[in-house]
Amino acid sequence: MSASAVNDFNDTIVALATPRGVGAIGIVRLSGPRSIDIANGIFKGKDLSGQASHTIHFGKIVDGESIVDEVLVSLFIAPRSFTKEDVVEISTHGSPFILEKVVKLLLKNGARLAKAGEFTQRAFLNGQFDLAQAEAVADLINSDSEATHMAAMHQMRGGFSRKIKALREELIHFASMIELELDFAEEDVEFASRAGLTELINNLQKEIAKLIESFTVGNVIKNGVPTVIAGKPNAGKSTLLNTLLEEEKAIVSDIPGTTRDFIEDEIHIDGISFRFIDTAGIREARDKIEAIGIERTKARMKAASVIIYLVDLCKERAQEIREENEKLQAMGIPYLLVGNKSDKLESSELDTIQKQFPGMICISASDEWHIDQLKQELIERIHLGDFKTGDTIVTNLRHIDGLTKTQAVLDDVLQGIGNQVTGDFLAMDLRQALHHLGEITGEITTEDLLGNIFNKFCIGK
Ligand SMILES: Nc1nc2c(ncn2[C@@H]2O[C@H](COP(=O)(O)OP(=O)(O)OP(=O)(O)O)[C@@H](O)[C@H]2O)c(=O)[nH]1
Ligand SMILES: [Mg+2]
Repeated sequence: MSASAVNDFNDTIVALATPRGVGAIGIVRLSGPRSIDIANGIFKGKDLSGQASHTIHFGKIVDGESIVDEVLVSLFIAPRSFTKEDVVEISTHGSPFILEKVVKLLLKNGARLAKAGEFTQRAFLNGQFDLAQAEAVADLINSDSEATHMAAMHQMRGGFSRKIKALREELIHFASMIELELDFAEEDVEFASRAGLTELINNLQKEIAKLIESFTVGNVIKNGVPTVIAGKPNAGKSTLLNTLLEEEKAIVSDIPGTTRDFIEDEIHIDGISFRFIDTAGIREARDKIEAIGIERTKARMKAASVIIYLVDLCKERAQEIREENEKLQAMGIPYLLVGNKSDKLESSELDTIQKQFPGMICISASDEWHIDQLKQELIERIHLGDFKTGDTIVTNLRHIDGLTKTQAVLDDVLQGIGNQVTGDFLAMDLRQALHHLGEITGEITTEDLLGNIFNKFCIGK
């Protein structure tokens, strides 16, 4: 199936477009050739057929003789709508009862309940946007931070698609030259210069590598940065968690070994979502339960994107801190060495410690001292680079899969050129690469692929 094919959906679909539950208003949306006709059947007011696109009409929704609600009906006539079909939106008062009643009446009048993502799927199949852009619609709805919003917006507006299409077009040019060679196989001509092809593929590989690399950032902004707060018992980990969250989430006490299981919550720093995980203090466990807690701490540390390692400056000696620092370094996970309870130290003592451990950030979790500095260091530690400048960032696993496959096939092409393989082999690989890139934007699709993507949407989208 191709996206550019003319699609003829005979049925008209309906779904609630606003969230379930009580609200000031709720919207029921229809899309399809009979939208206006079906809406007209339950609407008392102006005759909706023959009205201009992008007009709003006041009237009543009726069930036989009884009035269900007073509503506003918005008309979007094909192709000037989200789905490029006739779309009717009925804005009712936001009662779940009214909304359900309106949907039921429309179903009775000949509409069909929309499947998950069906509105967006129709928009895609009718050429409103490409597949990557359609996927961005879902991301946009789910965006809950400045960074996720920005990445989804960029993708929806076609930034990522343009990049993939440009890569694809460059390849198509060479692929067609090579295919042409095959037509003249007997004459032994070379239309596509191998040196030129090598250069092109090297460039493409660089672009693709950059996109793949951006996924680390994409993943971080989409799923939040798992940040583990670890350290010895009583270092002040739970106090720090509470300070960061501005909420008394974890129990704090002067008894070492207070936290036994991990506790987590999320906050946004500079538009990025960080998931802070407070853990059980690491020491020789005193009982079975503490032992399990400590094992969990270690597992969490290994899976973290960043570790905040807290030391109690009142208690821990330099030698001890040095040993802990070495262990952290050996783990190979980005970490911040943080000295807590600075409020209990004289400034001369703090100076000495800073000289011994220049990389350490000294804070006071309970007095909220240097917490902003800690946040700033965290942002720097996750290496988001300059993604805010509007660079294309890949946030979708499916896209990464397509890019990785393209990368592998292009490697084969390069190797083939090196080994002076014949044009037909190169052509085969190039076609494969074009296929993988085409799947990203939806120039090449299958029923399964589409089903997979749109099923993840909610109904009404
Ligand atoms: N003076 C001072 N006391 C602090 C600071 N941070 C924490 N404390 C105190 O240190 C004690 C231990 O704090 P917690 O936050 O429970 O320490 P923890 O690291 O979570 O301890 P466990 O859960 O037992 O591993 C409590 O009495 C806190 O009030 C600080 O910055 N300054
Ligand atoms: Mg604790």
